[in-house]
Amino acid sequence: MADEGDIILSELDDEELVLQMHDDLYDGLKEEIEDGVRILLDRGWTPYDTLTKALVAGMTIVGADFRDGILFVPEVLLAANAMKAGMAILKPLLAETGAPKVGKMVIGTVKGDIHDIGKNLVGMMMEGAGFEVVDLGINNSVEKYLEALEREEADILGMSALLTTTMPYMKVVIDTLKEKGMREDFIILVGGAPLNEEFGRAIGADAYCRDAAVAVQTAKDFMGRKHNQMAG
Ligand code: B1M
Repeated sequence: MADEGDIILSELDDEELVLQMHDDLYDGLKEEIEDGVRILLDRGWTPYDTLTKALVAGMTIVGADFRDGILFVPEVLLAANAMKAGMAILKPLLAETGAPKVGKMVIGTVKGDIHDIGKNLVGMMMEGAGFEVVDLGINNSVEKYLEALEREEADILGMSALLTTTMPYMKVVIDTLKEKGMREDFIILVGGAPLNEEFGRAIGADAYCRDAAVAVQTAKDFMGRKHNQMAG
C-alpha cells in the first residue's frame, strides 16, 4: 500500500518505528504490525520488549479511545486482530526456553466475557517461563473450569475478566471449588484490567496479578512454596 507518504518501516529508527506501530495497531493494519515486529526482532529487540513497548503500549491507546467513544467495536476488533498477529510471531520466541516444566496451569476467560488478548499473553509468558499451559479460551462456565482442573491435574487455575459485569463470576468458581472441598488443591491467580488486589482477596483468590510478568513471578513463588511444603 503506497499511501501516507510511503512510510517504509525499515527506514524508521527504533523510536519512530514503535510510534508508527502504535498508529498501525490503532488502524488495525495487521501486515504492518507483523512487519514491524519482525524488524524490531531483527534489530535485536527482545520478544518481551517488542511485546510490551510496541504492542501492549499501542493497545493501551486503543483502550483509552474506546473508553472515550472515539473508537467503536469494529475498529477495536481490527486492532485486536493486528495485535494477535504480532503476538503469534512472538509466541514461539517467548516459549523457547527449554526449561523443565515447573508446573501446570489451566487458564481461561470467565463466562460472559470474550476478551482474550491479556489471557493469551499470560499463557505465552507462562509457557516461556517453563509452565505447561492449558488454555480453555473464552466464556468459561464453572463446570468447564472444574472439569479441566481435574482432567489436567493442574497446579494453578488462572482466570481472566475484563468487564466489571463478569469479574464477580470468579467468585462463583472459587466458591464452587470450596463447596466441593477442592479449593486447597489449586493455586488460584486472577487478573484483568478492572480487578485489583482487594478484589482478589475478597473473592478468595491466592493472588491478583497486575500483568503477565507478575503472573509468572507469582506462579513461580507459589510453586516454590508448594514444593517446599511437600518436601518439609
Ligand atoms: Co472490550 N471493553 N468490550 N473489547 N475492550 C474493555 C475491557 C473496556 C475497559 C473498554 C473501555 O470502555 N475503556 C470496557 C469494559 C468496561 C467495564 O467493564 N468497566 C469494554 C467493553 C464495555 C466491551 C463491550 C461490552 C463493548 C460493547 O459491546 N459495547 C464488549 C464486551 C463483549 C464481551 O466480552 N461480552 C467488548 C468487546 C471488545 C472487543 C471484542 C471489540 C475487543 C476484544 C478482542 C479480544 O480480546 N479478542 C475488546 C477490546 C480489545 C478491549 C480493550 C480496548 C483492550 C483489552 C486488551 O486486550 N488489552 C479494553 C480496554 C482496556 O482494557 N483498557 C476493553 C490488552 C491486554 C494485554 O491487557 O487484557 O488488561 P489486559 O491483560 C493484562 C492484565 O490485565 C493481566 O495481564 C495482561 C497482560 O499484561 N491479565 C491477567 C489479564 N488476564 C489475566 C489473567 C491472569 C493474570 C493476569 O491469570 C492468572
